[in-house]
Amino acid sequence: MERVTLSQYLIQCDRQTSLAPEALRRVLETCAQACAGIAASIARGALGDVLGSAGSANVQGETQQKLDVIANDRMLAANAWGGALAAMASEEMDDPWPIPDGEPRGPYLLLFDPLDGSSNIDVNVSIGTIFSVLPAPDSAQVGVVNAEAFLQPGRRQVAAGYILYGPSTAFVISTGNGVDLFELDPFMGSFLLVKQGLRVPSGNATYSLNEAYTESFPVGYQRYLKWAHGHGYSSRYIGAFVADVHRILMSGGVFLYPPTSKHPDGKLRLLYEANPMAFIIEQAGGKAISSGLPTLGLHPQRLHQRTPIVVGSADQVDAVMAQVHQVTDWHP
Ligand code: P6P
Repeated sequence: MERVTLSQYLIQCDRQTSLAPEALRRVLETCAQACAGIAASIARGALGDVLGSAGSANVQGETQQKLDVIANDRMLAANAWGGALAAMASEEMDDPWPIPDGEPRGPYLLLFDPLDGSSNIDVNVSIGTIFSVLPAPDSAQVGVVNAEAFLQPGRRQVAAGYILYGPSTAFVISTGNGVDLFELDPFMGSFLLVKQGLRVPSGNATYSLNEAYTESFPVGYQRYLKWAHGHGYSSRYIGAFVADVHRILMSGGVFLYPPTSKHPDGKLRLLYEANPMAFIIEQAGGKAISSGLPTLGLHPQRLHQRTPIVVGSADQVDAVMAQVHQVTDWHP
């Protein structure tokens, strides 16, 4: 069966929706190509001398793994010259990264977590790259770019996506007209369409959270866990946001990272983890809630701001919120 390439698909999308103009297509295709290279580095593992610590820390104060730095550098190098971006921001960099002088700037901002789930790298468990595309303010296309330009609510995203480096390498994107799944053909080195218009299944009584922190969750989340234990729920937790959310996109369920004593504002970063994943899940018919409000409606105050999040199937997110808000007569 002749499969459609990412490039062909994006052109077809734009003809039907005008939601994938040429400059945006360039960003998405460039991210896909950069991530195909990251996938190749990951696949070599110890043979490629890419495991272990890079001996440095990022703005979050977290030890950087070698692959964190490799993935970050690949995303920057691939997107620096295309002329579609005004600047980039990354979990691995304190400040925004303006497109270098001498390179043309464009109408978008690219934000990314270059390698999500780093603690899984050395134990050969799934990890991923998450990215978000925002419109660049006119000021960012000509002058100095500061963090202010990136502080836009998630609803203003023009595209979002992730690459999951798992048994196969999956590329999931949305430009605001539904969610589509591609897989990397390692022999062709390109992503091929495998499923269009993904919808988050409902009715899957599975939750995904780190139960070790239960004692420090707000009482509503503790109430939810007790309710779930009494209603036959199962638990799945991979320890990589991108992998847990992909499982939910494909088979349903709910992911939670509530406030904890260690992370009173939640652990996930709003701009380049929560917002892109919330955009995708909402586009697939699911829900994403942060501190009782839609994640995509939050007004960011800082580039590396964290947020609590409950994201997944609409029925399962509702079940969490019913317990958090103590709506006692709620039934799925
Ligand atoms: P914990 C990975 O470091 C990450 O940012 C997310 O990918 C993941 O969901 C979360 O942290 C796991 O955090 O506290 O359970 O180890």
